[in-house]
Amino acid sequence: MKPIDKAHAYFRRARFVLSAPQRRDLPPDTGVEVAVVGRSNVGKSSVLNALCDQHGLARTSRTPGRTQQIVVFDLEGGRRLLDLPGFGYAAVQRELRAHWDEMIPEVLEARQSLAGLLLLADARHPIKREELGLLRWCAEAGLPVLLALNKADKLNREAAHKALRAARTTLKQLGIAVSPLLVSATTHEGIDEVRASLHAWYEEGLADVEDK
Ligand SMILES: Nc1nc2c(ncn2[C@@H]2O[C@H](COP(=O)(O)OP(=O)(O)OP(=O)(O)O)[C@@H](O)[C@H]2O)c(=O)[nH]1
Ligand SMILES: [Mg+2]
Repeated sequence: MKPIDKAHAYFRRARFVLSAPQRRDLPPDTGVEVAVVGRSNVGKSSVLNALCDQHGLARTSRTPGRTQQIVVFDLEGGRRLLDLPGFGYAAVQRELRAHWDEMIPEVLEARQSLAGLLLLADARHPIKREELGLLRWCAEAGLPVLLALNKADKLNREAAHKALRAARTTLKQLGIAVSPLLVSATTHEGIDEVRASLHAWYEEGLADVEDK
């Protein structure tokens, strides 16, 4: 089996493990995990489902703020995917917003098994301040990050490529060494590429765990 088919196979067998309201409720910090992060409603849960080829695995919703806990999925062999609550949604109650501001950075800092972040943004909008903040934070922490511009299906080809170029320019100007890609949870554009990047992080992380 080609490595990429192997990845597809274990993503397809992803299973829900638990929803963690707090960091202490997360599974033991062993193995290798990847977290899906981004503003509320950008399509984190939908992209996670597309990656795993399973419609109802992570709950999606038209209403922002749907995912309010850290939802953990198991991909066999010590691999995990975390669906994080979205940030930046003003209408979410204050306590929940405080939750993001406090708990999520704590999780990102504390989890030894975290191998990378899949940061989703909306292809229709310029990259936002919080997204840039997170990208900078990853650079400082030495944490690999993949920036995927989702909902690319809502733009025509020309507009989508224009958005991609604009994102590249912004990142370059700010000295952030990340190359964004266009994705769509609806058409699965870019989903194979994202899965391949995550697979590489898992392989590398698991090899490191074995070395220890
Ligand atoms: N057209 C289109 N719609 C999408 C895409 N991805 C997600 N959506 C829609 O966007 C809405 C939000 O998707 P979710 O996956 O729930 O977003 P989320 O980022 O997990 O949201 P929170 O958990 O609330 O932070 C839903 O109505 C999805 O069907 C996409 O690639 N294209
Ligand atoms: Mg969600």
